[in-house]
Amino acid sequence: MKLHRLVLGLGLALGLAATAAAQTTMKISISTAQNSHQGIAIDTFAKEVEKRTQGRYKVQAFYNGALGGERESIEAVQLGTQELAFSSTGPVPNFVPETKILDVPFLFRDKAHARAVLDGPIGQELLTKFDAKGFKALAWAENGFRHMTNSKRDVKTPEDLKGLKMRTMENPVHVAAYKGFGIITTPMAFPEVFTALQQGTVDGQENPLSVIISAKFDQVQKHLSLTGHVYSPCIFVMNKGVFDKLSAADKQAFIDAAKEGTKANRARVDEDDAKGVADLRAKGMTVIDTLDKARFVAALAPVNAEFEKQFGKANLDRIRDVK
Ligand code: EAX
Repeated sequence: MKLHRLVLGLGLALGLAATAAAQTTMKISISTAQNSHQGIAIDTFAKEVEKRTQGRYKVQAFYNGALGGERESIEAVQLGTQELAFSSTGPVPNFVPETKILDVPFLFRDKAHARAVLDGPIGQELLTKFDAKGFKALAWAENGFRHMTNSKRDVKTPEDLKGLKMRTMENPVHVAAYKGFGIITTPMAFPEVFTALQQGTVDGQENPLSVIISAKFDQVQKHLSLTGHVYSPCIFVMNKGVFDKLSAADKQAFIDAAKEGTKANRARVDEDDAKGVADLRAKGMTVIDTLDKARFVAALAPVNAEFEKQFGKANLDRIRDVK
């Protein structure tokens, strides 16, 4: 009887200890909806962190820019007011300029190419560039290939883009490229985009199908052209100080959890790409999917010559040459 009580007491004490340890909760945020390729990325990450640390760490997920836009969320991670964020590379070059090269238009042949680069030595090298800026970059993920939408006209040739007023990300490479198409660029944080499109502050925007669908841009945009003009990476970032305080095993757990998040994220992007066009047509969008891509590439030749100078042809070729 006594022994039984002792065991019971011990069990209770251990249980309490486990509960106390489980109280470390961290925040992660995205600017898109929970029902999206980004939502599934952070939900999977949260589940995996909890599982892999036996519940000692919990990750609380915030969606729809509830904690601010992507730039604000990265700033918060750098300051440590927020432990984690999942963001596109839109605002990232303002923190880690080395990542700019990934947003060069027509650099990646397809998603397989981009994923191979990000998972290979080039992508892993780039992850380490975040360290000096107060971040631990856990893993690359993605938005996918970006396409143009607008409320004015079908875009079939690069000439059709001239004079369109479009929201762009706060990314200098994007702004330079779209100016090269003759677009009137308006950099803006993502949470403001729907309203700007609805009110006609801008004519259009560009994003992958996964973002267009989850943000319901079909409600405020009529014309979609599958320009696939640039691949849009995403990244899991964590405050470096918070990461450094983790045990070696927990550090690995967070990295592995991010990799699981990436797997789920990419699978969802593939799914959205496979059914997105039919879905958006059913919702009333006109989708131009027979573009002469070479003409769009040619239209950007002067801008790309600038990018070759800025980033170095050898560095761009190193990416292009990844099979
Ligand atoms: O990360 O700002 C953008 O257009 C991004 O693609 C969007 O926030 C999803």
